[in-house]
Amino acid sequence: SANCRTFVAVKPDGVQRKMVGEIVRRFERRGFKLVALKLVQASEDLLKEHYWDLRSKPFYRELVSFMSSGPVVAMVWEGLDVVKTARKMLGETNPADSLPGSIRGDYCVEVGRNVIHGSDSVESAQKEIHLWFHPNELQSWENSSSRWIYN
Ligand code: IDP
Ligand code: MG
Repeated sequence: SANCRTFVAVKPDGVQRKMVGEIVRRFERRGFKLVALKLVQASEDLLKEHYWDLRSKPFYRELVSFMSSGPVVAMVWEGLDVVKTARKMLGETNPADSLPGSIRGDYCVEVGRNVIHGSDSVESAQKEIHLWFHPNELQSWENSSSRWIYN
């Protein structure tokens, strides 16, 4: 539904490479609604929980360490099927498999520096939004262009 929400984060490499504006621009222009946004230094504890499903992977420790190496821009975006569409906008996990036109396909080359995170399902989006944001950080506002985006 149009009330679908996803969690997106510009990773420390994306922040360092000045990609925050470009990424926000793409989500805004697609027609999604910004519900929350903050620049945060994530703790290792938060990141361990965020990537809990990957805890047995050989790259888990390095991933948690890299993600806590600098600030990330955490966001919540809302709109029709936004979880699925955001994953398409991101591209594949490995930038080498990501098509040009996607964020990873346009701006990066290595899986360990793939500049952006996006929730992979509605269930994980709900978990991640809850993990990264307090309820009072999620803004409720009327998008004045919604009738030009939805019919
Ligand atoms: P996703 O970010 O596309 O959802 P996941 O499989 O959830 O991909 O992995 C989370 C993150 O872990 C990836 O974005 C990437 O930064 C890192 N990662 C995934 N696979 C590898 C790997 O094989 N080597 C190193 N890092 C990886
Ligand atoms: Mg994932």
